[in-house]
Amino acid sequence: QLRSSDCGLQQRIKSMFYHAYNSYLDYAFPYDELRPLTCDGQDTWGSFSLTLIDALDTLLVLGNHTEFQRVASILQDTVDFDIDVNASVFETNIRVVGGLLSAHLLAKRAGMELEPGWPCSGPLLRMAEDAARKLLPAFETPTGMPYGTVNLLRGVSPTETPVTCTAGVGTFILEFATLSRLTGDPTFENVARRALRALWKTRSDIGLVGNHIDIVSTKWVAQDAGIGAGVDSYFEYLVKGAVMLQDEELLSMFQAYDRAIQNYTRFDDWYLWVQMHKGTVSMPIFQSLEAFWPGLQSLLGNLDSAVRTFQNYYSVWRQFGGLPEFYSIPQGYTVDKREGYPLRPELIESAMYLFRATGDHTYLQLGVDALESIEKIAKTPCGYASVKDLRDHQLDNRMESFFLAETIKYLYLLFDPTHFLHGGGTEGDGSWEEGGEAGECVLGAGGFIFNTEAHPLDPAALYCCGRHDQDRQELQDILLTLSQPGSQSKPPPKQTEGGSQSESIALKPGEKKTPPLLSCPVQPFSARLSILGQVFTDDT
Ligand code: DMJ
Repeated sequence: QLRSSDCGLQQRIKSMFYHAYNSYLDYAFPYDELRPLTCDGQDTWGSFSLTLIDALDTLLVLGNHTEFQRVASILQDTVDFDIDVNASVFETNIRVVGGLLSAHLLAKRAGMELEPGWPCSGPLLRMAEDAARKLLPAFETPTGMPYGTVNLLRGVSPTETPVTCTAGVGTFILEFATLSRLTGDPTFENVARRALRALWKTRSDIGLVGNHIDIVSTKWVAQDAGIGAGVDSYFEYLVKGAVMLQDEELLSMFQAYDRAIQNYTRFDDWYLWVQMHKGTVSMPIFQSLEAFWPGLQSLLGNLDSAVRTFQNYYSVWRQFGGLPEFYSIPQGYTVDKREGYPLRPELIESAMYLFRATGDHTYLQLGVDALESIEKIAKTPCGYASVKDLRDHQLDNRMESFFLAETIKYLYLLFDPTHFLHGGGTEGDGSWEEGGEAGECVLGAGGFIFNTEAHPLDPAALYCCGRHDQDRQELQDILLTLSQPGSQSKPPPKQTEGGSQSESIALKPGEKKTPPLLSCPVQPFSARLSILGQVFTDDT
């Protein structure tokens, strides 16, 4: 009989993490990734010790505060984003910006020394902002939709292709709104929203988006519509953005897409790929990346269909002991050249959400299966290797950073049902911050939202720093009114495109910001935002 809080399993998952993590430190740091067959390292998505940034908050999740503190300070000392490197705008955002933001927000729990003004300022937040600023040139396009690649030192190359995938346009709002609301600089949230609105306008008459778009001409270059590779996290960010920011525009965009997706792509609780203008099936395949969908559906309260879809995907896992990248639904088998399993998290992620929502032990069983499979197939003397072919268990010389950031984190959280990241302090786990009554921030009160790389973000912190910024705006308005004797007119407030952010009153161009002293009003967050199970419990 499986138990959800099985200490033996938690221990085995921790051992898995440390075998991978120590191997990275021993053989690969400061490169981005470990090569687990040759026991050395390589730069992949940039040159910023990516695995260490991506794994940082997992250390805290597993309760290792001292190592979290040590690594946080190593990263501050060693990582430099002022480098002549072409980086993926999408990957840098979800792994680097997301990882640093999450570590910044968890720094207090990890016992780090905090500077005055935290969580609205801090060294890890400044690093995240620094990395994100390097991505901003990619958004300077006629449509506002970003290029896929940017050179961190020189900006976008004049020869850069304008063709990028849908997820590469629509996967910024969580990190960029967090940055804007914590720092008070609306630029990030504004560019993310502009890209989302531009993308929304390009949907077909039947309400679908394709896979690759020319961000200058807005022409769809690949017209396959589905929920997997190239698109997946766009839908994820509409839902999670709606939850985190209480944003009805994002929710209604998702709901419109969801109707079209259910209508045209769903068959027997599988999701196929269809032509975005006609709705005719173009590829009857299931992709491993699509396995996040049942978890996302459970966030919206659509449990029945989420459970059935999960069962379909789990049957594929059982057939191969992992999820092949592509699986042909009519043939019931893998697809040529897509037989690998690079230790992805998505099915485990969905299992975590569905176990929280249903308590059904099927989801724990998937966790045990995943643990056993990965140990048996992918473990090497110096790490865990991507599986090149699930049919014969050949391995690839690669351990992606998401194995530490996501796969192991979700696996651990599946077997730790009282973990603070499960939300809200409602289970008496001591995760509430003191001081709400006294008018201070109540962090962790609204649950956590995981970005698409499993980096938890705290919506309460956004609200708290946002309020702080609003207070400064009100003060600015009063000061300006007072400085204009006789003038009765109130200066118009500066606003973001979608919200109430403002520029700092004291800043002149080029001036450095000093950490603000924080005194937030009690934030009225309720468990309405709980990320687990049904999200919108009132009539929204
Ligand atoms: C991760 O980097 C993210 O989850 C992304 O959204 C999709 N690909 C990998 C994991 O499979």
